[in-house]
Parts: sequence; C-alpha cells; structure tokens
Amino acid sequence: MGYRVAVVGATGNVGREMLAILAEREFPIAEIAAVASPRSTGSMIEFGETGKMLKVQNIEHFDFTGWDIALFAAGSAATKIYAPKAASQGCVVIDNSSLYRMEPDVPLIVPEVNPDAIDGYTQRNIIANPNCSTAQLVVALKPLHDAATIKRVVVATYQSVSGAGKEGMDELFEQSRNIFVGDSAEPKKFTKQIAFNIIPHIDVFLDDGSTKEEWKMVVETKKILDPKIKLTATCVRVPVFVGHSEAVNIEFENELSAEDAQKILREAPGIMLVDKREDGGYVTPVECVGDGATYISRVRDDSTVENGISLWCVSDNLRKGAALNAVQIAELLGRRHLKKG
Ligand code: 11C
Repeated sequence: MGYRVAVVGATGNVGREMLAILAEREFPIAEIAAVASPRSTGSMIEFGETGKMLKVQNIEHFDFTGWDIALFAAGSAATKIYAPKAASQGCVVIDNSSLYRMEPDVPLIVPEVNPDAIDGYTQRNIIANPNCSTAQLVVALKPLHDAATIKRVVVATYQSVSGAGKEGMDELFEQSRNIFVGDSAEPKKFTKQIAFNIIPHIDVFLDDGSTKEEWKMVVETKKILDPKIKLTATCVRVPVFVGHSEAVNIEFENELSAEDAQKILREAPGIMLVDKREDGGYVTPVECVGDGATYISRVRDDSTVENGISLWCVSDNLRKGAALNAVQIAELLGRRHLKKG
C-alpha cells in the first residue's frame, strides 16, 4: 500500500528537497512522478538518495487522474494553471506558492500548529504551505501563545538567498567571486549587491511602504495561529546561502519569564532549544542546513514591556520553510483522510 505522489516543479530548489524528504522519511509511496516545465522534460532526477532515477515529465501533458497527492513547488504562474487542474482531477494539491494561502476555503497548515484546520481541504482539494519565514516563526510562537497568550510580535528577518531560488544562490556565489577578483558585482536578481551586503527588501512594495514578504508574515501568522495577534515585520535579505534567521520580540497578555519560555520551548514539537548563554551557545544558519527543526536560541526577558521576551530563531528555509512542511502536511493528510499508507 502507498500513495501515488507527483512532485511538480521537481527540478527546482524546493522540488528537489521534496523528493529528498519523501525518500528520507520513507513516505509510503506506491508511485512517484517528477513533473516540471517543458524546459526540463526528459531530464533525469534522483529520488532522494535512493538510487532510483526519475524521468522528468512535462506538466503540460501530465494527467493527475488516479494520483493521490501533488506537491507543488512550481511558482505562482504555473500553479495557477495546473493546481486547479490537478485538484479537479481528484488529486489533493499541497501548494508551496503564495497563490492560495489567504483563500478562506483553502487551509494553510503548519502541522505542529494548526493540524485540525486540514479537514477543510475538501472544499477545494488544495492545501497551502506557508511562506518560509512564517513557518519557522509560528512553530516558535505556538507553544508560547498556548502558555501566556501573545499580544504583539516584532520580528526582523535575516533571509538567505535560496529563498529567491537558484538564481539568488548563483548571484551570491558569482558576486562574491567577482568582488574577490576585482570584477563588477552588477545585481541581476536582487535590486542591490547582495555579496558582502544586506538588502532590506524582499518581494514587491505595497502602498503602505511595507513589502509583500512582511505582509505575508502578518496575515499568514494570523490565519495559522490567531487573528488577534498583532505582528510587525522587517524582512531583510542577507548573504547566506541557506537558512533563515529571525530576531523576535514577543509581548504577552500574561506573565511568562524567559526561564519558563525555555522550559516550554525545550518540550515543544519541531523545536530544538540551543541556548547556553555563552560564546557560540546559539545556532546560526549554517548549522541548521539539512535539518528539519526550528532552532531557538538567545531567549531572554524584555524588561521594556510588562510581559515580554526576545529570542533568536533559525531554520532551513528549504526544509521546514517549504519542502519538509509540505511533506508533513502530506503525512497528516494520509493519517487523517487518505489512509492508504
Ligand atoms: C524568500 N520567503 O525568502 C521568500 C521565498 O511566498 O513562498 C518564499 C516566497 C513564498 O524570498
């Protein structure tokens, strides 16, 4: 027994991670398909590290009938065409794009946070995966919210270039090399030089001066965790290949000391607390690469508000922020609804 699973956008950063994680977690697979744009059709891609090679199939001709689950990491334009097609052909779509996240009849799921909301998937046959910077944040906030009710969150992100896809990673690599040998570092993908620099701008600008990345953190946190939580974000691109970091300040309704927060976080699902209050006793992005956990460090009291703490949160944006969360959704869907595994 097992599921017929298609990974759409299989040749991209997130699609490859989806294949790797399905294999690593031994997701019950009866058949696996790697699907991508016509550009990649016919190329071969390995199913994780299983040695099994998959021939990439053309999304334009792929028939989703009889497939149980499609993990989409295809970007909004292709998703807009093919996700509704897959859903109407009876295949449950788990979509990593931002297209459906805020649709009221599409559940937006982080399994450690709001698993019950998945039951609403039957309305559209689509489940949305949150933005990477939101996923790790809500994993960190959920147990603290349960303990002391969060009123307000102020977050600054330090987001790696892999969030902008392979082109973003290539640009950091090429600019770093060019600067090192004295060549020009003209930006292409990013708006300014990213090597040896940081850029306070991710996604498009909105009328109020915020960016869409910042807006996504606000609205997605409300949808997943609690609409009453106030949140303000500043999202920044940094010259790191993989791993998003966040400096988070949280204000609660009720008293919660940093020490109690540490105890809660230590026990919470999906979280690794590494908080030694000494040189190197915290986690940085390079240490979280390839891992599924949301790492929390630097938990401390904020004495400038009545009930406040600050903390540092790091996670692999391609894993918990995208592919792993999507596979965890598929596992949850299987356990609760499809039951073929
Ligand atoms: C970034 N968070 O780091 C973005 C990537 O809405 O799924 C993911 C964008 C999204 O650039």
